[in-house]
Amino acid sequence: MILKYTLLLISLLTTTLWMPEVYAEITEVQSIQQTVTLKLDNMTCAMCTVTIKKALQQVEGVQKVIVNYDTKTAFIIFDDQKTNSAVLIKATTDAGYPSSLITPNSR
Ligand SMILES: [Cu+2]
Repeated sequence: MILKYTLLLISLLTTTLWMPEVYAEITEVQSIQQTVTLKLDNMTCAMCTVTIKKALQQVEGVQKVIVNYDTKTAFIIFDDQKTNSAVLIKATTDAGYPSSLITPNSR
């Protein structure tokens, strides 16, 4: 019986602990998201995509990065309250890959 109650208590606690995180995630989704596609220079091999992706992910506010080696582009989803395309361009440039804006906004 004690074990049963302990398990129940643990599951209740876990649920409670998880709740704020769920709400935080919802808040993040609701915050203003912006997408941008950057054209990248200096991409010479597949490893470059990893370097660029890492550089962009380190920028605060960046939520998703997809680097395409074939098209030499990076698609980025970010919180426009925290960052902007100029900061993203600087991040790739600092990593050795100067970039330029292809699309300022998603469709
Ligand atoms: Cu490379």
